[in-house]
This record gives sequence, C-alpha cells and structure tokens, in this order.
Amino acid sequence: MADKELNMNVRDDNVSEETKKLISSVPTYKDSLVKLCKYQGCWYYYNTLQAVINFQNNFQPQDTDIILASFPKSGTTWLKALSVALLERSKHNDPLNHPLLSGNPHGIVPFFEIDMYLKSPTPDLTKFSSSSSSSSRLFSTHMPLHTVKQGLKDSPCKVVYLCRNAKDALISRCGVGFYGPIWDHALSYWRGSLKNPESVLFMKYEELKRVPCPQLKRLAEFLGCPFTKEEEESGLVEKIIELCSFDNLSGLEVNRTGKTLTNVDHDSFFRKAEVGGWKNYLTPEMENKIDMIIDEELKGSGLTF
Ligand code: PAP
Repeated sequence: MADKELNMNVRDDNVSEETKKLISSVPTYKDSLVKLCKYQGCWYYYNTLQAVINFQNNFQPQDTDIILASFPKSGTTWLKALSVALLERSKHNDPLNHPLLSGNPHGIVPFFEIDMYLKSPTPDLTKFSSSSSSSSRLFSTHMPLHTVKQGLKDSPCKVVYLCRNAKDALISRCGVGFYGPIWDHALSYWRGSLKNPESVLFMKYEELKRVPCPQLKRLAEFLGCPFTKEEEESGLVEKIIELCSFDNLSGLEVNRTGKTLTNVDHDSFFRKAEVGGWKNYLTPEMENKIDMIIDEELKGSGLTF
C-alpha cells in the first residue's frame, strides 16, 4: 500500500527532528507495511509516537477530566458510549434526542494520540470538550498508564481502564502488535488501580457483558455520579445499558455509515462482541502458547484475563 493511502496515525511523515532522534535510540520494527518503535515499553507507529510526545509535553489537564483507556479492540467504543450516557443522563431525557443517536462514540470522545495531538502539538481542546451539561471533559487513549500519567502531570483526573481477554482482542484486531505487549499494558493499569483505587478504575469487558447493571453502577460511583434511588427505580440503569448495547449501537445509521476523523469506518468498531469468540479462530496449540505466555507475564500480579 502506498504510504499516502495509510491513515495518518500509522504513517511516519509527521515526525519532528527530536522525535527522529528518539526513534533512533529505541527498539524499532519494520516490515513492508509498518514501522513501529518502542517507547516507554509500548509499541507505536511513528506518527502516533509523535502525538504521544505532543500530548505528554502540552496537555493541560483539568482536575475533573476523565480519561477512558484501553488496549485496542477491548471495547473502547462501548466504554465511551456508557460514559457519555452516564455523564449526560440528566440532560437527555428525550430518548430520541441523545448524542449517541447522532454521533459515533469515537467522534464524541476523542483519542489523545489518535485524534487530538496527531495533527498538532497544541490542538484546540475546546472543540473536543465533551458535554456542555457535564463539567468533566472526556478523553480517551490506548497508551499505557505510566505514559498517560506523564501528560496528566500530578492532576487528580480519573482514569477508567477496560481490559479484555487477550485472545478476543487479538482476534478482533487481526493486526500487528501496536500498543503491545498487551500484558504490560494491562499490568500498568492493574497496578495503578491497586495503588490508587480512587484515581484508576480497572474494568473487564467480560464482566460488563456478564453483569452489566452492577458494573455500570460501579462506573457511575467511581466517576462521582452514582445513580439515585429514584433513577434506579425508574429503570435508568437498564435504559443506559440498552442504549449502549451492541445491538442498538451497531444498528444505528450513524454507526453503519461514515468514518472517524482518522478515516476509520464507523462500522469497523462493531463486529461480533462475543466473549470467547477466539475459539473459532485459534488452534489448541495457538491457545496454549498464548495462555502460557500470559500466565507467565501476569504471574504474581493477581490479574488474570
Ligand atoms: P478500537 O480499538 O478500534 O477502538 P474497540 O471499541 O476497543 O475498538 O473494540 C471493538 C470490539 O468491541 C469489537 O469486538 P469484536 O471484534 O470481538 O466483535 C466490537 O464488536 C466490540 N463492541 C463494540 N461496541 C460494543 C458494545 N456496545 N457492546 C459490546 N461490545 C462492543
């Protein structure tokens, strides 16, 4: 594929001299399709690395900012939708007039390093601000926690991480290992959540699927907007789950058509949304090999996924 046909975040044509110098001093990987480099323990496309550095150098956090974090293909779209629905719930009583009905979740909650800081080191953040009703700005990222924290400085922003079974994330993506290794990624947030449970919430895709209502309430409490008794009695928790369900979101016109700012088809964020779907794609040998690596890497951490 000609370089210009690749999306901007995966290219290598927007890298400063300083970042080029940095790249020359870190591990790199190159094949006919991609160039990756390892920064702070995580693999990035070169332009994405530039955006990561732009973010680290220039992001001005506000104490009430909320950061939604995940490894790619771990349910980011779902987490974004749920968080928007939670934070905007007082404003959008009319079920036909909700931002999620007219905007793809990725258009509503931008990625630091894939949207905001990709084209400019100092983007205009006002246009990315989330809701006018909620005082929190919602952002998202696929960076590991230690890298995000450098951009957040010492701000007490809340960070929510959604973790997914590695084999399901692998199958969902069918791609190269950018942002990996997945175990180091998840461990950065796992350890952060153990150390600072009031700042970092660690959630699991499988739990959200299994028991969505308690998990949504957990998220609401963490974000400082717990459901009131009246809201619970009115069925609002279930309504938000339904609004953000795979079946509902994937069926909306806005998610069946159109593309994100970085040229990704909206419908590519919705595939099957299954737990354990990897069983249809991996041989027992592949399964064993991945399990052995993950078990070894997570040993002693208390985390399983
Ligand atoms: P991204 O990394 O490109 O942002 P992300 O949203 O993290 O993708 O993950 C996409 C996965 O979440 C897809 O999984 P699958 O390939 O196994 O099907 C997608 O189907 C799933 N997904 C998207 N929306 C929802 C939802 N509302 N509920 C549950 N899963 C969802």
